[in-house]
Amino acid sequence: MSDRNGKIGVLVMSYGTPESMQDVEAYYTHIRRGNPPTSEQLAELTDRYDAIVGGVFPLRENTNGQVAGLQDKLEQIAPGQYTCYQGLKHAKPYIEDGVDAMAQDGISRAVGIVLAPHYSTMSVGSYIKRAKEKASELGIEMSFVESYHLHPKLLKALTERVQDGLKKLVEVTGGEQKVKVLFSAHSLPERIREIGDPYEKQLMETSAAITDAAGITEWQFTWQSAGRTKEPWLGPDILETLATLQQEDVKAVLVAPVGFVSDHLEVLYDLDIEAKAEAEKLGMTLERIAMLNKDPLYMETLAESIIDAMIVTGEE
Ligand code: FEC
Repeated sequence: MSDRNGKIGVLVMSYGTPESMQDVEAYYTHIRRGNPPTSEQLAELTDRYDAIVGGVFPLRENTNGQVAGLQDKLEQIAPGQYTCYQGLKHAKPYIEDGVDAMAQDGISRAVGIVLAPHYSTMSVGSYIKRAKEKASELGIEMSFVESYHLHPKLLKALTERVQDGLKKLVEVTGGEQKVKVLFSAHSLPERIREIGDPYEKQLMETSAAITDAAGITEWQFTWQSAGRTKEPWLGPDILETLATLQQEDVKAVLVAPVGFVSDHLEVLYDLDIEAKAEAEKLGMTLERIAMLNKDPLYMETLAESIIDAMIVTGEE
């Protein structure tokens, strides 16, 4: 089966972010599956964006950069074979818009990948479900990369960042203090455990692989950015973890948010502002590893995962 240009479409999916401050309410309503936030909830989210947005919403710029970087990498590895399209979960262009754009360009086979390395039915699974539905409606044959949390190049990029972060922490603290590396990811409702969701296991595997490679023994995993709903979310949250570590006499913490790949709200606010302030209050130093953004090793991870997915489905 071949399309007009002989090209394979690549649907690059990411969370999405508002286009402007005026757009925050519509964005939040979309996240809440059509239920508008209360004025308090909206004010709280707007304040968080106010603290990190300097004219441009960082996630938008970073996603654009990652899609362009991936296109370049695919062009280097497999010239003329792949065309990337963007599809966002909660903002325009939506996932369905990305699939539609592929159809408009005459693409008949495609592969989808999410800019998040770990699979959960509630995260990557829901992106894939939407893309699959639209692709089948438009007659596009589509396969998907479900996770790439142990890709050697992803692990190398993250390990280097953890090593750099530890060096920085030594410079800041003088190196005499008890240090802990805290791996983190977005929390999800605890009910994912009932369905045997691989999210937690994959996150632990990424964290363990990095610590093995870097020879780190003082580390643990913690959750962050839990939703503000009544049901229980996976914990402990990073703010609770910091309090526990203070009791254990830990004086310096390096946070490695391995569940995320970009600078965005959950990193720039929840870690750099909120968690850092909590650490200071507890008399601890908190540093964070640099995010991957357009790191060449991350671009190679994505490109190789896409090409592997096409080989597995016999498309190459
Ligand atoms: O920078 C930005 O503008 C967007 C940053 C952002 C990223 C992100 C990633 C993930 N989320 C995940 C799950 C949930 C669940 C809910 C939820 C709610 C929010 C809200 C904002 C938000 N998320 Fe998000 N998430 C980002 C931003 N997220 C804003 C709404 C206010 C709040 O709760 O803080 C709860 C939905 C509900 O109410 O039912 C669940 C997961 C990821 C990581 C994987 C991925 O990127 O898809 C999982 C980035």
